[in-house]
Amino acid sequence: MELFQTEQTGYPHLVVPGITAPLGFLVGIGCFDYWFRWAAGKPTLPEDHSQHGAKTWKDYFRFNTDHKVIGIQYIVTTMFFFLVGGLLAMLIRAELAEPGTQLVDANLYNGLFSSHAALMIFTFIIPVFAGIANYVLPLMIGAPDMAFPRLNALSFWMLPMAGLLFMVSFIVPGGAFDAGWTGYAPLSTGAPLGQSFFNLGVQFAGASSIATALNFLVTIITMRAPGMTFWRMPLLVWANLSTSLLVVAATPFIAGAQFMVLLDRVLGTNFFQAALGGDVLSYQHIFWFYSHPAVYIMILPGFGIISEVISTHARKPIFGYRLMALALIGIVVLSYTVWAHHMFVSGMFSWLRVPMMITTLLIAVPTGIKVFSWLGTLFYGVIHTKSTAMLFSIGFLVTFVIGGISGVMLGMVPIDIHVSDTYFIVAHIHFVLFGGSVFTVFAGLYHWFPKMTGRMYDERLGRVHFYLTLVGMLGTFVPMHWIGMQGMPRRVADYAVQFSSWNLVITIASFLLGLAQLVFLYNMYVSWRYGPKAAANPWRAKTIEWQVSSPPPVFNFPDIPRVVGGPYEFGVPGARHVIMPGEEAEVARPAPARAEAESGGQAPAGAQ
Ligand code: HEM
Ligand SMILES: [Cu+2]
Repeated sequence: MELFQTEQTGYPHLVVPGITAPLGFLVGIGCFDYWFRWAAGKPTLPEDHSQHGAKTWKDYFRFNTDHKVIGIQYIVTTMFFFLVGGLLAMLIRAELAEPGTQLVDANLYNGLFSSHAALMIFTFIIPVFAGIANYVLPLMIGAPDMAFPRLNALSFWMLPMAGLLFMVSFIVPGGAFDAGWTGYAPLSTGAPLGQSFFNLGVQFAGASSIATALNFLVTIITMRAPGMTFWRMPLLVWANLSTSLLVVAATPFIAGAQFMVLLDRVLGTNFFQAALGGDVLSYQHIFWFYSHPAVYIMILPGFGIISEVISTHARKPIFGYRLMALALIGIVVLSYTVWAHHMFVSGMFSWLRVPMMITTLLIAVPTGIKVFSWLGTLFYGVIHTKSTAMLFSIGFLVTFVIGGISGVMLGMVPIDIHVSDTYFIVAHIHFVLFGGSVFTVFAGLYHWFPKMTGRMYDERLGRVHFYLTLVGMLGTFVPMHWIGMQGMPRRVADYAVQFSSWNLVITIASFLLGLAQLVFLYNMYVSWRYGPKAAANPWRAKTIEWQVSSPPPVFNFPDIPRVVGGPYEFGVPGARHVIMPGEEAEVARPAPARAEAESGGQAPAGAQ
């Protein structure tokens, strides 16, 4: 016990407040008011809808049960953590501009890359999608709100708690957690106090994800407008259905793994301490059983966004709509069967590598189906290179495919052994996370900005943002493949002089990438305040959220809409997706083309 249990790992007088302070905050801001009153047997307040809508910016700092307000709260909060994570990345790159030690010592460097990754993953990329879907999804399926509005608000408020715990770890004794975002045991079981803040932060972020996923599942399954069969759901809805299935089944595993590490650290249990009979490798198995599915949690909602954006802006029906939905489900199922491809060099049973390699390569099939479908949708479509949302979608197609190819390479055991723990891995994750997920986030934010704010953004600044981001992204992450192949190790504060010229190039490009994001922030802020007023449906989209005003009324619809066809029937004469309340009379006339459109989600081939 003495071996591992230093005073630094324990600190119960700091770990206990680390748990109770965030919970106290959640109680204080009113997350549990309704439930407490109910439990105490007092009359529960009938919903007076005072918690719906936001009249001033101050309402965004209050407990609010309106899915649209919560969506904005989520997006702004996650963007804040994106900024903090990005600043940490700039520090990392400044240190790596030259070999040797410039700005930070090795210990602080470890804290920097660990918290950069943890903030980006747990408090930016996973929850930003929950924010976008929170806003858009209930509107899209014709629902007045999410199924459990109070749970929804609680989900949101847990998120800043997670980010604060990560950030506060920098000022606790021993410094920030430094065992990477993966927190492998026994490195993490013996690490200083900051590691406990990581363990706890992940619990809050994880609980938030799980509650949101349950909310999406119940909302999608029970609250679709009449006529919206599963095969008439927009692909964003399918994508969030699939993501939620992943979250509810996988996220409890990382919660479990972090609790076990915390117990080892604070209470002296021995799940992972080999010297005391614990099983070291089991941490990695439990962790990756969550974290491989988690990479799809970080990209499937983006797949949904890309489908909406490409189809609407190219004015083409989605090519192979049903297969697109089925491919999502295929990815969900397969993603549970590949976790040990992260452990090829861990010393696990060597026979386990082969089945894991095969299942990993199989995932390329449903993913490839999606990529070809987007290309098929663009084929003969209108490609607006002036539209920022479209530009980010096309950029996504290119960079995500490159990241996918390096992923297939890493799936092969011999290549993985060669480049394990090198910058090739850093290149791969940033091609899929930045070139993949972050590009879809930008595509989605530009696409729905008019809906969410009621204003138009500046398309010219949007294009500047896109091109600078693309150039900065390629300049930062392409050379990492090369120095990785040559053996530059990842997660190390210093490197051999032979890598110095590429590292300088990477650092310069990364600062360009960072600056480009300021253009985005400026555009969003100024357009939100002063932009020209947006029409209800500036992109002439078919899905329901565009059939209401921008921004939508507090309760979304005066009456529930009626869905009569697929969501993407661009150019199909007379085809309709939805009949909005009050429109009945106009549509009652029999229209010959409608019968055809109603027979299924597919448009006739070649329709324009
Ligand atoms: C603003 C641009 C970004 C730059 C310049 C950047 C730079 C870096 C660098 C240099 C490392 C490697 C540190 C090392 O191994 O010593 C790293 C690690 C990492 N980054 Fe980023 N990053 C950026 C954005 C992002 C985003 C948007 C995400 C996710 C959404 C992300 C996720 C990660 C992860 C998961 C790691 C951990 C790799 C590991 O644990 O070895 N990064 N980043
Ligand atoms: Cu994986």
